[in-house]
Amino acid sequence: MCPDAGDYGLIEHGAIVTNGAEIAWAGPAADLPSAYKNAKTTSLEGRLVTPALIDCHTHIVHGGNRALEFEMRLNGASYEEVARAGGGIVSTVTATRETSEDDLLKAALTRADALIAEGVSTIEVKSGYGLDIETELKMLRVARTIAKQRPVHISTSFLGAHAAPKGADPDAYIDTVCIPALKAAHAEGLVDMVDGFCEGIAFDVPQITRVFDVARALGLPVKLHAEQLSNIGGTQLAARYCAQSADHIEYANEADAAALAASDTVAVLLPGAFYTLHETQKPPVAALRKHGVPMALATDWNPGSSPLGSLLLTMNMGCTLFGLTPAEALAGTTRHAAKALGLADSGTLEAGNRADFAVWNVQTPAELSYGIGINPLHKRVFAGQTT
Ligand code: DI6
Ligand code: FE
Repeated sequence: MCPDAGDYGLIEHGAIVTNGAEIAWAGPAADLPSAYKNAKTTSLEGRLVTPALIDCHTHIVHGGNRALEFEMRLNGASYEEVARAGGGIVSTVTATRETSEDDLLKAALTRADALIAEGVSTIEVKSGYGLDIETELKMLRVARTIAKQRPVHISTSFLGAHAAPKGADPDAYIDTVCIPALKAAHAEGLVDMVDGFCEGIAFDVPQITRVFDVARALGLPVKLHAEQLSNIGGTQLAARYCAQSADHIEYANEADAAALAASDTVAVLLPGAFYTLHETQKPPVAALRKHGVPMALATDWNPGSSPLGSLLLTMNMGCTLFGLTPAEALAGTTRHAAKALGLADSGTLEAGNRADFAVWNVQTPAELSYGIGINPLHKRVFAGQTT
C-alpha cells in the first residue's frame, strides 16, 4: 500500500521483518538482507498480508442504542412522533449521561472487539454525546481506556460541537460549554483532534470557526463532519484550517474537492450513514479523483445514522454504493485512513512503520471488498505480536 507503488503495491512471495513493535524491513523474500537470514520465521503459507485496517471515524463510546426508534419508523411513525417519544440524538445524549464510566467502557470494548476481529489495529473515537463538560470528558476517558484493555491504538476526537442540548441556544452552548469542555479535556491529555458537525441541523460555519480557533490556539489538529445533508461551506472551512479530514461530504462540489487538494485534507467517505439514511446524493468521487484528494472509508459507527460495526462491509459499500475500486477501498482503510488521523507510521508495510498487519485467507486483495458479511481474517499482528 506504499504511495507510488501502484494499485496495491502487491509483492508476490514477500517477507516482513519485525523488530519489536516496528517493521524493520519489508520486500520480496528473495531480496531479504543476509543479516535476517537466521531470524526466527513464521510462514504465512501464501496468504495475503496487508497493513492492519484503520477505522478513522467512529462514535463507539455511547450509551444505549436506537433500535426502538428504528422499529417505530418501520412501523410507520413519523419523524415528529419519534422525536416526541424522545428519539434522535437527544436520546443517546440522555443514555450516555446516565451510563456509568464502567458500563460505557464495557459496551465500547464489545464494539472495539468486533473491529479488531476484522484486522483493525487503530480506531478513532469521538466524544459528542455528552454535551456537558463532565460527560464529554467521561466519554474521552473511556476511549483512552480502550487502548489500555485491548491491543489497539485509539485516536480521540473532541466533538463537543455535535449538537446543542435540547432547549439550549447553540451560540451560548459553544461559548459556555463546548469550548470550556475542550480546554478541560485537552488539559487532561484526552484530545488528539477536534471535530465538529457543520450542518443546518447542527452548527454553522461561524460557530465551528470559534471552536477551530481554540483548537488552533491549543495546537490541536481539526477535522469536520461537512456537507453530509446540504452544502453550507463546511468543506471550505475545513480546508482553510488545513484539517486532517473532511468527513461525509456527499454535497461537496468540485470547488470543494479542489480546496481539499490544496489543503492536503483527506476526504473520509461514510457509506454506512448514506445507506441508513436512504441518501441519494453521492460524494463527488470523480472530482476527488481528478484533484488527487486522498479518500478514506470509515464505519461512522454510531447509534443513529450508522449502526455499522464492520469495516470490511464498509469497504464493500464504498465500492458498491460510491463506485470506489477495491484498491481505493483498501487504501481508504489503510494508508489514507492513517493520514486522516495524522499517523505517519501506520497504513503501509514499510520499514520504520508500526508492525501492525492483517493476514487474510484470500487469493486476491479485491476479495476484501467483494464479500458481503464475510470475514476472511486469518490472524492479526499488533505491535509485532500475533493477537
Ligand atoms: N453525523 C451523523 O450522521 C450523526 N452525527 C453526525 O455528526 C448522527 C448521530 C446520531 O444520530 O446519533
Ligand atoms: Fe460521525
